[in-house]
Amino acid sequence: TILDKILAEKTKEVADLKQNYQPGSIKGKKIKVSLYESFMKSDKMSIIAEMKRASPSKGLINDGVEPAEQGQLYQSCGAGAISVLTDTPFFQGKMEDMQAVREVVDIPVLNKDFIIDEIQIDRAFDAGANLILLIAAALPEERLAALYNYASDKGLEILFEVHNGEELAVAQRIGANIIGINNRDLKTFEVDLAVTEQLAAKIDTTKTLLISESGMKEKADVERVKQAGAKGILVGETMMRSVDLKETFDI
Ligand code: IGP
Repeated sequence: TILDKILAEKTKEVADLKQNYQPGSIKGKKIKVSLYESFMKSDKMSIIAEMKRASPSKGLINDGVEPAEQGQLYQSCGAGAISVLTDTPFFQGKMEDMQAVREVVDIPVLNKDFIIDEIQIDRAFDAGANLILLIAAALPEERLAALYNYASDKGLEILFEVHNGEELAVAQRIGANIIGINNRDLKTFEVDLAVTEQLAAKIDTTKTLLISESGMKEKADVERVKQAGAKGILVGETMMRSVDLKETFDI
């Protein structure tokens, strides 16, 4: 599957980082903010707007984007947080994209990547991320728990991504307080908002912050996941293709 291919690339990247990355050597700007606190407090739907140049399922989306400019736009249009893809081989992103965004916004910044090792968490932290992504489908439970605790001990928040009931059970055993339900199956690319509806029913959304991820294109989509209990949505492609972000944020 594509996920297997991505993880194979990450294994190489991690080997390289362990050779060449000195923890603490990147000195990104640091801003202390909590996505959990701000999203739980808000009574409106909160939006995590994503910086996504390309993807394995869509190819090039918006290659020429200027991260700092786009990040500022996202914030001024009302984003509650910004997600930045930093994977290069499959998404054409890089850590510098995230740093550039971090320099110009004061809302939480999520390092969107496929994290399989502590060294990636060190680098995300050094570069100024407030949150990292952990994908349940990527690793066994013990590794997910170890990485979760490692990130949490560094003061990072974790968006714990699930796509089915088993993965949700893992998230709940680990004690994840921010759960992202990915409507896209990372193995088949199939997108179905019903995934949010089915899994949300098993979550106490008064304590766990529920984010619905992927496939949001219009108001009706947002309404649907809001009804299901999502307090936030993660939107990539629709934001990156938007010619009128003010209007797009009105979804
Ligand atoms: C955004 P979309 O359909 O709005 O572009 O999706 C985001 O959910 C998606 O980029 C994503 C993702 C991921 C990317 C969700 N989980 C894990 C890379 C890795």
